[in-house]
Amino acid sequence: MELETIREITERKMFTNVFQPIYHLPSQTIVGYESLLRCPLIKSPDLLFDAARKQGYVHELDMASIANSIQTFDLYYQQNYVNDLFLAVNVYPSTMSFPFFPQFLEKIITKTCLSNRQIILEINESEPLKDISKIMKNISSLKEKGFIIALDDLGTGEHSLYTLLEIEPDVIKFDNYLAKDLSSNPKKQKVLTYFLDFFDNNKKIILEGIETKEDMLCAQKIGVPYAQGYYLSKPHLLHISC
Ligand SMILES: [Ca+2]
Repeated sequence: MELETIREITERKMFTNVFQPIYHLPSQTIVGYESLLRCPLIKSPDLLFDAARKQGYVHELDMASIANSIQTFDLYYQQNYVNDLFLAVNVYPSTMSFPFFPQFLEKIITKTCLSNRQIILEINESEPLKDISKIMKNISSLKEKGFIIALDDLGTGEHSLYTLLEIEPDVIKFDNYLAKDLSSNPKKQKVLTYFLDFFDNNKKIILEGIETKEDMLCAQKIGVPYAQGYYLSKPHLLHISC
């Protein structure tokens, strides 16, 4: 993969964003969407970002994807107005550390009918947080402006208890590992119950990767408030009429 190609993908917007609904489990209603990057030239988003990382092009691609997600979601939101529907976007730690990231976000939001408090920034686990102080400045500024900070894929990847305590996210996402076979795995149920008790009501918890009815019912039974996964709904393009 040549640098020109990654640059071309980014600058010519040769990608799209699909949106996976996030459900409030007790009421079975959609409360928001997570936006996911798709590129026809490189099917795997991980491989796409690996190539971008090798060539020092991560934050350009990340920010282009975030901008497109917000603009697409805004069009959908204007046509299908639902009160307080939120949009979760994935953000690499290196993008979050980028000095002008808060200004970049605000500039996009002011051109939409969305408000900052509808945007969840999911700090993903694909890069180690080498120096947490670097991103803390932007995180504090974004929190002050009303953006919601989420820690993605807790329990896997690079996130640790240290990250959790330092960042103090508003939302915590647990990845597929905990959701898979949840209904037949008492250990996973116990761990999830522990976290639900531990965070009580001061953090929103989203369980990713619900793929069966049994696991969905089990998550509901133990009190998981929010969830997403193929059983609930696959990621899809947002229908926007011209
Ligand atoms: Ca995510």
